Amino acid sequence: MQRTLVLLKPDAVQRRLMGQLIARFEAKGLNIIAMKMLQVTPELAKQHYAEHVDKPFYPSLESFITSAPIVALAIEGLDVIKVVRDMLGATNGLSAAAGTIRGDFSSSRQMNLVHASDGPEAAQRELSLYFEEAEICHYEPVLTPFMRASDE
Ligand code: FUP
Repeated sequence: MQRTLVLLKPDAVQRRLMGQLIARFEAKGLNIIAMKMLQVTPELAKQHYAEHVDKPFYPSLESFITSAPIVALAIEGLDVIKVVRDMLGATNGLSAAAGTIRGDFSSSRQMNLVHASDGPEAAQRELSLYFEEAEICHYEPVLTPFMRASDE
């Protein structure tokens, strides 16, 4: 079982897409184990986007990610890091496949609605930026026996 960090970015909150986006993760059978709304500070933005801080587009990215509240989710599931990245689609909404979140809702490279960790190390690092371990809820969804076989 893996965990990943998902952010519904300021455009998702302002465009009132939170419910639709969370519904996609629920419908897929993934398990939301923590969720909170917060305003990203410039300090948190620099930690979150550490690999991009020195890039020319970073000031604009920081301005965007701090411009309105976001929703952070910790999501658990089998192979969840890849499953969620596939659900998001390519970074640029203009080239993201139809049927993905970005492909269906975004026409922008920056305002692409959602973030998700891109690997196990990133997931661990990013989850710890947004959640204390005590904020993670441990529970077994009662529908699990109807979502996958016991040997999957
Ligand atoms: P992703 O892993 O798909 O979220 O994308 P990246 O890590 O490559 O980029 C992080 C964020 O920077 C993306 F949400 C889009 C944004 N970005 C820009 O705003 N301008 C650029 O030129 C490149 C990326």
